[in-house]
Amino acid sequence: MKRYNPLEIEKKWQAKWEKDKTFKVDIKSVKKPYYNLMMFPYPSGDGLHVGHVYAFGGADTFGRFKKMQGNDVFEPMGFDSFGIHSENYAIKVKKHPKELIKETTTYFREEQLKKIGALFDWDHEVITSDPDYYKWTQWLFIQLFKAGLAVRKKASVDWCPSCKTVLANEQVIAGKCERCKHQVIQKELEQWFFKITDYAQKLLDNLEKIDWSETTKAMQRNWIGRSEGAAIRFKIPALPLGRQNSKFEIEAFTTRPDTVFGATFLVLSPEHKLALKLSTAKFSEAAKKYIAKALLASAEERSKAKTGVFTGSYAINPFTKKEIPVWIADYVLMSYGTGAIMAVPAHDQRDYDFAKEQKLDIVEVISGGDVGKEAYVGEGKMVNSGQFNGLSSKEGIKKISEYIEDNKLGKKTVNYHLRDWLISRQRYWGPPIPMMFCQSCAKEGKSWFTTEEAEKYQVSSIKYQEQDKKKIPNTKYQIHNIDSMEGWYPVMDKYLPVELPHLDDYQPKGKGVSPLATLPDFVNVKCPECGSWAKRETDVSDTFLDSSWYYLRYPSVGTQNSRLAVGQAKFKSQNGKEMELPWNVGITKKWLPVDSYIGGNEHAVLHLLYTRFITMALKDIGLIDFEEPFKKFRAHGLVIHEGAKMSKSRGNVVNPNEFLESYGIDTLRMYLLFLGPYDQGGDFSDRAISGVYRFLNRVWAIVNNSLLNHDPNDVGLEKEMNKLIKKVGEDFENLKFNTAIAALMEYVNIMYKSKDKVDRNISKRLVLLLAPLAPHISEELWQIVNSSELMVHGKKENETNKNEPNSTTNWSVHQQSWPSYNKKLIEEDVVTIVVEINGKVRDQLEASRGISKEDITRLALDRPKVKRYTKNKKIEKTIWIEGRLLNLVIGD
Ligand code: ANZ
Ligand code: ZN
Repeated sequence: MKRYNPLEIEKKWQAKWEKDKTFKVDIKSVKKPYYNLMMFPYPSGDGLHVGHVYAFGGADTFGRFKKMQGNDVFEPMGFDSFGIHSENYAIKVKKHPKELIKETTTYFREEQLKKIGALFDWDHEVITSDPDYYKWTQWLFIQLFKAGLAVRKKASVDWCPSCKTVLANEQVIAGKCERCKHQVIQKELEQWFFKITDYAQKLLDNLEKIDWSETTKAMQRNWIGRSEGAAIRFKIPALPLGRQNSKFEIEAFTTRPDTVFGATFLVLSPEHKLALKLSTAKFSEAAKKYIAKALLASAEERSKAKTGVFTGSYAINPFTKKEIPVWIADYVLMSYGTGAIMAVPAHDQRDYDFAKEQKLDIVEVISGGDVGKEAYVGEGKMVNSGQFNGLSSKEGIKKISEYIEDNKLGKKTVNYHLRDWLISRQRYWGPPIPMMFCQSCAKEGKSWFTTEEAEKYQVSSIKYQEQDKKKIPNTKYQIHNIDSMEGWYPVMDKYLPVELPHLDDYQPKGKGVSPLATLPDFVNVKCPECGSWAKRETDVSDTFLDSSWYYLRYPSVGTQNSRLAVGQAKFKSQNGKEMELPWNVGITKKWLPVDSYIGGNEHAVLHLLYTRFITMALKDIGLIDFEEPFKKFRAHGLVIHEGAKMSKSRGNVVNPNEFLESYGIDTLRMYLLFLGPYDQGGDFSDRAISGVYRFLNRVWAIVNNSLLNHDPNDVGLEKEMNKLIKKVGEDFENLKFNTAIAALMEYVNIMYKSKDKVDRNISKRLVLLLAPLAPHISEELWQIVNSSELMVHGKKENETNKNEPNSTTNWSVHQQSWPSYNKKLIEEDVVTIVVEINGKVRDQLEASRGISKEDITRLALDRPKVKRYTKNKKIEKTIWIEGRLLNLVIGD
């Protein structure tokens, strides 16, 4: 017997699989498509780390299992190589990103990803920084623009001084930049936004329909942050100066209308348009100063402080009819609700702290707490609330809301915490946003939306909508409210891609513009409408736009893109005839949506939320026919090392290559999956990995030995094998790799004990069960077992000892079917026996399956319930239906 030599085996099989394209699926014609997706990496840093091997190894094990179950599994891989992460790395190593990406993608693919032994189909690779790909990322931007979903607006936005760019809300984690962890500040800038908020409710509702990890769904729900409540109007009876009648009123959003009697003051956000207007002469200096300062503070700073200024004005609480002071304070944000609140210090902690600080009234209106000490935020009975006294909070919310609507004091409202997706980046390494701005058109109020094309676009989309409505009553295609986009035009399809020009000095400049703004040849362009000089947008788009549609592109790579003719799409293309799509419609119908997606939860509200939104938008625009991209998503856990998340600064990053070269990938894959439940990750320890290596050696020895000894009659092993097949199959289905591996180990222990008696048929099935986890050793053993079988049966003498198969079909262990098990053989040994007395069910009891009539009768007669009927009676007859029923016939 040869020794187990993982390095040799792994190299051999990887070369053969690659050369023969053994696992390639015919994307156009397969019968049972199964799209097994995993999150592609960005190729920077020092290469893959074991976290990647964990993610991909688990997803690939699942994919291989699905393949053995008869599915045609498509497992693509690619690179998220455009964006700040790659650019930052390029800056660090002082190389131009274009060159760097070439090197890193090659290294990742050839030296690392190919060595994982996954089913990756490299013919379908996607590289987001390729012009072939980002042409379509730009096209996607334009589709959203035309549908009114991409708008340019001025807003207070998050700016990272270190990355020198604005960021989307999702990319600010606890006040810090998601990438570089630098404190983020606020800036008032005009930027491109995607109106993801138009989809807030749909993003929420659809969560109920998709099979995703609960943790991920909860994070999305929480991020979208739906809040039901009421917007209540508070009148300002008199103007601050001269006390003449005022038309001003303040609308405040509250989730607790039941506390309105306790609203003892109002608070405006510093950005609120009434903040200065309501400030009386005496207070306006202080107010101005306060507002100026607040505008510069970060959101986090603002939420902490309890500072504020009084405006000098009063509003009327419509319920208590009392005059209450109006304040300005920065803990109220303009970006949420109405930017103004009714403060209820007795029942809201921030209001409470503020009231204490500023010596404002605190009135308890919900019983249950001690508002002398702190705010009582729970539910209770309404007090000090006039006619509403005695109601519970819940009833109160309902009754007060109704009262507000009936008396036109405001309205019931739903708010979402979700903000629009800020898509512009003032950086270099990304797809230039394919838009142009023409000053002279802007002056005349013209934009793409006033062109003939836009008119057609809207007309045809409305027509389509009419037809569509009949079919799908609840989806309506709408041109989303278009803000004034004067002067803006998209680049025409035929000029895509807008290629990223070469720039030697590509570093961010930090003046609120991208380095592309330094290239006059790039910037200056003729207006497509009026022909005068216009300017290109010089910002690039967010890297999360690149990855928001990669799953759509994969299956169609290398196939013919489809064209949509007039009437098929909901709108016409610029040439009025047809337009090219970045995918093939037939293939997309066949493969999408994705069957299974596995990745990290760190993307729960970034990539995963954005992708859902883009998919919904494409569906509404009429370009695809599904609105959820991933039928199933499972979040995997995190591999930690020495008790902490792996990071360079901690110096605890584990490079997989180290282990590849000593133990081989089969051991590493299995070891990682053995760390703990897949959704929880585990702690990587260098020592424990040798245990898995020993296990594989043991398998090697046993399978090799079983070639010589057969004992097809070992019933014990056979029965346990059937149980094992069931267990491992169920575990794989549920991504419970650790318990599957434990069961395999246990079984191999049993085999080891009966070493001499292991039959080849047992070994074969063991190899099949192991194949998804450890693809290379399984392949080698499969060939050994089968060639020796040929030898034994004398079928093909000339092929005997060569472990290199020649036949092209189904020679590989990975082309075999998942073994089936015999249900009977593993049925539980314990059965439930029904006991009848004179044909009436009186009791039931558990007994071993093979129990005899005598034994079961004795057991039954001993049961209290049975005794009740048989006491002092004679058993005349017993009828026994084996394993199921005992009927005792008794006389009087
Ligand atoms: C009165 C009240 C009484 C409130 C009470 C709470 C408890 P969510 O759940 O996040 O929607 N609020 C409203 N707009 C705000 C803004 N722009 N900046 C800061 N705070 C704002 O929270 C809604 C609650 O947060 C609202 O309900 C309001 O305070 C505050 F016992 O109104 B509440
Ligand atoms: Zn123009």
